Formats: sequence, C-alpha cells, structure tokens
Amino acid sequence: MDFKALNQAVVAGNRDQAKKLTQQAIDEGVDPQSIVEQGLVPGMAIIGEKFKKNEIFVPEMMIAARAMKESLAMVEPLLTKAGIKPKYTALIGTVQGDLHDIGKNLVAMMLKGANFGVVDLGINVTPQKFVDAAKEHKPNVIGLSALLTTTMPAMKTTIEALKQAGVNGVKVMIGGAPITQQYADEIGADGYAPDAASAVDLASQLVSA
Ligand code: B1M
Repeated sequence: MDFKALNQAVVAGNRDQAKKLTQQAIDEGVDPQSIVEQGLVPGMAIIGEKFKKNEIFVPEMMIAARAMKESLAMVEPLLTKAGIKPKYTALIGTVQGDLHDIGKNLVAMMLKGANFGVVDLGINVTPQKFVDAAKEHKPNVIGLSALLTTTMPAMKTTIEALKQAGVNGVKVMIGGAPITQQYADEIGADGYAPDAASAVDLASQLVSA
C-alpha cells in the first residue's frame, strides 16, 4: 500500500482520491489501524503544520479535514469490528448561548485525525449537559469552544459545574477567537489552544501528562 499517496490525497483535500485509496487499502487487507495511523493521520499532521505556518488557511484545512473524515468513516466500522478503539476520548462542544461551530468542528475533525475518539455535543451546550456527558463517556479531555465575548463566562460556569459534580481527572482545554491563555488561567482551565492544529498538540500533551 502506498501510504504516501494517501497522505498526499488528504493534504490536497482530494476526497475522491483519498476514498479510492482507502478502499484499495481495505480491499488489499491492510490492517485498518495502519490505514489510519500511516495513511490518514500523517496527512492531517502535515495540514496542521501548514496551517500553523500560514501556508494554508481555513478553507483548505476544512477541505482536507473533509477528505480525511470521509476516508476515516470507511475505516471506522473495521476498527470497531477489530475491537481497536482510539486510546483517548475527547468530549467537545460550543458553550451555552453560543451557536458558532465551524472552529469547533475543525478541532473535532483534527482530533479524530489524530486518532482521538470524539464525542461532539454540538452547540449551545449547557454546563449540565457537559457534566452528564462527562459522566457517561468518561473522556480524557474536555474541549470548550466560544466565539462570543458574552459566552466566555459560560466556560467558567462549565468548569465550576464539572468540579462541583466531582468530575475529576479530566483535563479541560478551551479555545475560540476571543479566548486567551490569560483567560484560561483565570478560570482554571488546563490549557488554551489558538487554533485547531495546536488544539491537537495540546490535547495530546494533556492526556499524556
Ligand atoms: Co458570529 N460573531 N455572530 N456568526 N461570526 C463573530 C464571532 C464576530 C467576531 C463577528 C464580528 O462582529 N466581527 C462577533 C462576535 C463579537 C464579540 O463577541 N466580540 C459575532 C456576533 C456578534 C454574532 C451574533 C451576535 C450576530 C447577531 O446575531 N447580531 C450572532 C450570535 C449567535 C450566537 O452564537 N448566539 C452570530 C451569528 C453567527 C452566524 C450564525 C451567522 C455564523 C456562525 C455559523 C456557524 O458557526 N455555523 C457567524 C459567523 C460565521 C461569524 C464569523 C464571521 C466567523 C466565525 C468562524 O466560523 N470563523 C465571526 C467573525 C470572525 O471570526 N471573523 C463571527 C472561522 C473559524 C474556523 O474560526 O471559530 O475562530 P474560529 O475557530 C478557530 C479558533 O478560534 C480555534 O480553532 C479554530 C480553527 O483554527 N478554536 C478552538 C475554536 N474553538 C476551539 C476550541 C479549542 C481550541 C481551539 O479547544 C476546545
């Protein structure tokens, strides 16, 4: 299997080619975990680096993420069948009162690309919903997104609700256009990431800390 060609198809956001090569790998009997780890994830890692260096922008990143996501969807059932589960789970959502989800979706896709299991709670997620989902899914990391200055306080409320509910040992990371490291420190979040690629780096650091 030519994993480099699959990497390149993801980087180029060529979803037809990515899906064709993924199917080819499946037909050849390539181990599904290798398809993910050697074929798809490195492609998204390249995209993440390019994005961080401003060599590409959000549209290219979304197109690449879509190619990766659709290929990943083809492999997912095989992974489940083989009993191979992502090592870590991330719970993610846009906080209460906030309906912006493009950035949050990018973070979720990039996390999936890095082989995190992702439970996406969507938009306008109440603190209680985060608490309930954390108890149900037992994530290793929880990601809160906010795009409005007026919804930033909902991050604080969510972190407080998690603490009050006794959800311990889970790292909380936050992000979104108005968020800063200083705000993360202020509200007791475990980390802040300015973009989707950094969010993956941060999540990986937090879960292995
Ligand atoms: Co709204 N909106 N919007 N909007 N909107 C902004 C955010 C705004 C800055 C526009 C402006 O005035 N210049 C402004 C906020 C001002 C402020 O609070 N200071 C604003 C406003 C005011 C509003 C409304 C109040 C408008 C109104 O109704 N009067 C309203 C609020 C609705 C609500 O949420 N309750 C509103 C509505 C909307 C739409 C529904 C029309 C639409 C959202 C569609 C959607 O998301 N499905 C929308 C949009 C598209 C925007 C802008 C134009 C673009 C946001 C976006 O998607 N950016 C935005 C202006 C702007 O940012 N230029 C604006 C692209 C996206 C990839 O970036 O989300 O920043 P971003 O995500 C990045 C990082 O921030 C980071 O990684 C991502 C990828 O690199 N990141 C994380 C995000 N989440 C993360 C989580 C992490 C880590 C990193 O860890 C968990």
